[in-house]
Amino acid sequence: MTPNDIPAVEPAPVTVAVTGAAGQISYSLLFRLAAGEVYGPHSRVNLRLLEIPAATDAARGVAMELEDSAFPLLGEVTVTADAETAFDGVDAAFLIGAKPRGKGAQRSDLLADNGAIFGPQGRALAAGAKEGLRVLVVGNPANTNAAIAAAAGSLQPHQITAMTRLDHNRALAQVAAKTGVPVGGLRRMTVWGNHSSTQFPDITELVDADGRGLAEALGGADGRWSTEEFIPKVADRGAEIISVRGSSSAASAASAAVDHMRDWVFGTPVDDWVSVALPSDGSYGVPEGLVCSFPCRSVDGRWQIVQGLELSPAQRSRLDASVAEIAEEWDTVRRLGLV
Ligand code: NAX
Repeated sequence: MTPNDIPAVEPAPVTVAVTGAAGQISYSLLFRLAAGEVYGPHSRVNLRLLEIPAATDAARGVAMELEDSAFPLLGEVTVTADAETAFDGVDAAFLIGAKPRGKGAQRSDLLADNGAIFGPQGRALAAGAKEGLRVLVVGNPANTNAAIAAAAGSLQPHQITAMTRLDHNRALAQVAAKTGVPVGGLRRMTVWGNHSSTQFPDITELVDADGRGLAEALGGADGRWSTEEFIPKVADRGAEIISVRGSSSAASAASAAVDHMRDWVFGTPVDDWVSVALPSDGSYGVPEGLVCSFPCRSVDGRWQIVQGLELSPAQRSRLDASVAEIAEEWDTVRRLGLV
């Protein structure tokens, strides 16, 4: 089924919570949700906008603009600073609001600050949401924030994900620019690991729309272009956007969040996959429970990790290094007693 298929009966409205609703990513995402870009042109969408008390007025302003856009699919819009109210009965939650790293703060401070956000949100989600709940964590450090929410709320592994789709899309864009193959004709990109500078964007399995492999033409997955230009370019793209634009990626992050949730609901093409950070089931030697990015297909509304891909020794060490970073973050969370 695709978002445009006409359903036999009108689907029930979808209720979606968005945290950090007054922030810059939400300012793009909320309008795309209301326009039907995630759930298709036949589903009504109710929105729950969660903000900290100091920003609920700003979120109310966004709600007014949503109203003024007269989206035919938009149902109720609720603005609240209370997580239980925001998450009660939701089908999906985009957890975007997070605490940024302050000047001079340690990584452990960042984890502690975010543990204080994502722990309670995980519990509130578990208390109020439906069994078919889909959670996408965008707020950084996204992988570990997702692990905190999952552990605190005892969420099922199939309910929680973190976003590496922006990294995936950035990787597609770089390859398209290099090869001249349009992004729509590229299949089987993978971003492995953490949503951080240790991530491993991998062109090994990349094919064009006719199924022709592209890695060789790019000098090989372990070749100079891939390792010295492509991987660092994708991994550092967020910093590059900040230096050029003057603020961090917002519309592209919202666009990736739309892609992620739409594919989760409607599925991925059989000849393709996308990158999703989710709790490991032990695949590719990644310790169970660590939230790591893998190549994934969405089948019958659930993500499945693509199995059986081969990693060269150099690729294995890249993945291991990124997984070690995720494990270290998780150790800190445990040591600080955040879950
Ligand atoms: P903004 O600073 O524009 O907005 C964040 C909003 O979250 C603020 O309005 C703030 O009041 C709110 N907030 C803070 N704590 C909250 C809480 N406990 N409950 C509800 N709302 C809360 O940031 P924005 O540019 O929108 O980015 C949001 C997050 O996305 C950041 O953590 C950022 O690092 C992360 N990103 C993640 C990406 C990814 O690919 N996973 C890419 C884009 C982005 O960098």
